[in-house]
Amino acid sequence: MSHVFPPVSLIGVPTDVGAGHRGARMGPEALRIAGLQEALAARGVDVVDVGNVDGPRNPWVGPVDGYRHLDEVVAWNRGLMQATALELEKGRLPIMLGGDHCLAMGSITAIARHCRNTGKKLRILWLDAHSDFNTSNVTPSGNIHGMPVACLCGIGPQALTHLGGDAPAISADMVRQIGIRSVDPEEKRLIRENKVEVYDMRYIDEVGMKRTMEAALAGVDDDTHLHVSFDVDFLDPSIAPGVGTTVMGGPNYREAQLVMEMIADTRRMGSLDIVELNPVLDRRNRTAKLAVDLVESLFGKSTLMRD
Ligand code: 6HN
Ligand code: MN
Ligand code: MN
Ligand code: MN
Repeated sequence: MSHVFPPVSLIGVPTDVGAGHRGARMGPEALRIAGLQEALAARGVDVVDVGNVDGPRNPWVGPVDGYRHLDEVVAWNRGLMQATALELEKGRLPIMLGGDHCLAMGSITAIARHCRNTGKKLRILWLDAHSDFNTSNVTPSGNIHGMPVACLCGIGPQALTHLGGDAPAISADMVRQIGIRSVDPEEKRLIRENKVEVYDMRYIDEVGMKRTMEAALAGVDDDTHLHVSFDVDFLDPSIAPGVGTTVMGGPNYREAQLVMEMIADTRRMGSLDIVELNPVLDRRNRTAKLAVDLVESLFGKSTLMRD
């Protein structure tokens, strides 16, 4: 039996100001061209495309005090936070079409506030090759897409930690990181200090994806709002070449499908970021098409004919 999902709003977030390569700003269009809206509509989902959030252009300059393009990142995230809040208030499930991963600060700040207001528990699944827990002191690049989890946990510049007024926006115990295989040395220390629950590739290799997902989803219940922050570099680069920061040894196609199917089975997904897709580096929109395929699974399309 097909499950009725809440109505969905697609929000384009064409930013690459947080990244070290330009091109992720073209991600929203690539996802549209790959047929995301049509694919969800074909699954019976009520889906509207609200268009793009607006923000400053990419000045393409170097880091200042450990941050690259901080003012621009703040501006994009303020806009996205408002757009996300608006859709949540309407009872809709927002899907952020990124855009680099800095945008998760705006989306998740709004989602965390929505959860506080509605008495929901928030669980964040961070699907990524990276932990994105850097600070200005330890970042190797100054790129803010490597910092959103730290900022959301209250570690970072005031303008980003206090996007929603109060800090921290979330606590580290809300986060489960899956697929991790590239963490900078000092970032590793911060991840440990803050006790972020990380299911890295070593864990997945040893335990398998099914038990990894069971562990990451443990405790999710009817009162949980599940947010999925899907960095496309989570996937093995052999199947997902269209990203700026590829790391070998990620989940393969079937493992990725299983992740999405197990999330769908919870019926608790309330919001989704799709980030870091860079069409400039892709081949024939292959990575965008794969992302759409995986989102269909998030909305209950099962290749095992259980839907
Ligand atoms: N992402 N840890 C590296 C850095 O520059 O901080 C890479 C970050 C990648 C961020 O892919 O969202
Ligand atoms: Mn990443
Ligand atoms: Mn990321
Ligand atoms: Mn909700």
